[in-house]
Amino acid sequence: MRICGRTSISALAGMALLFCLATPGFAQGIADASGSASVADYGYGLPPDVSAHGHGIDQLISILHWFMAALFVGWGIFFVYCLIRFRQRAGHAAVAHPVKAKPAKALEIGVIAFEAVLLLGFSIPIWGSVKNDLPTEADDPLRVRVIAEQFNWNFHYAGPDGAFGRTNPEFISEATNPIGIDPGDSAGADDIVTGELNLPIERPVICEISSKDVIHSFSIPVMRIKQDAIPGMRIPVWFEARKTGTFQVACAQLCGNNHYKMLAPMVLHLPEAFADWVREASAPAEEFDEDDFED
Ligand SMILES: [Cu+2]
Repeated sequence: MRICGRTSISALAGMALLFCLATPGFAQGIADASGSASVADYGYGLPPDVSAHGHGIDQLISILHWFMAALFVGWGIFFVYCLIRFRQRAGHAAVAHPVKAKPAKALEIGVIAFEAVLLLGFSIPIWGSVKNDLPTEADDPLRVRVIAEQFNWNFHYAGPDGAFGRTNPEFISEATNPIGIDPGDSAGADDIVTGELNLPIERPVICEISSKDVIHSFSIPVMRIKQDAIPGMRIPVWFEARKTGTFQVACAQLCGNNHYKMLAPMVLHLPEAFADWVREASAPAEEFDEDDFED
């Protein structure tokens, strides 16, 4: 009995901790206080939410955990009731066969109906709206191509001309041209290719995800975004950042022995600072004269 008691207390403490972590306010308080957030604010619960849509996802996680808590307590009480009600005692044999009763059937149907509402009423419509309703040109979205490879993230921006340069695997050079931009295409002259995801806040971003080799998964925990990167496909995901700061992009799919190292920084700028970054990053590299290296 003592072991049983200890196990139950640990289970209850574990459940209580889970509920705290799944409650959005618990994790977000830290990030909200500062106005801008960073990796240092991740804390122990859900990571800070810096996206426009993340609140809805956190709320659904919270609802599901509270629902599971109610089921846990309800089934626990029912379990103890059965142990007492159907036990062997003086004058009564233990009852081992199932007892058929109307309330039990109604309860089972109720749980199925509730889960159907969660799936059909919430999950599928939310998923559908996130995947299908991409921002239109009127929303002025920023498009970034994300090209995964073992074990790096490459981010490709169209540059000030707004046009992506053609790419072709025959031009790939790991050191100087990791995504194979065609040097003969003038649209690619001002393109930016970098290992650091720079984005403006308060503007929709569409990331087009692809991969050079195996299946990876583009994951930004603070943006509540995750999408598989599949060779041969360019899959869009979109979001809007709400806070400045520096965070992490990770790979969420075991993609090889250095998978754990597949991280990239994500820097969220105010719109003006982002425009400055684009200007600087797309400027042609400075040519040096031999004189520059003389003493
Ligand atoms: Cu990966």
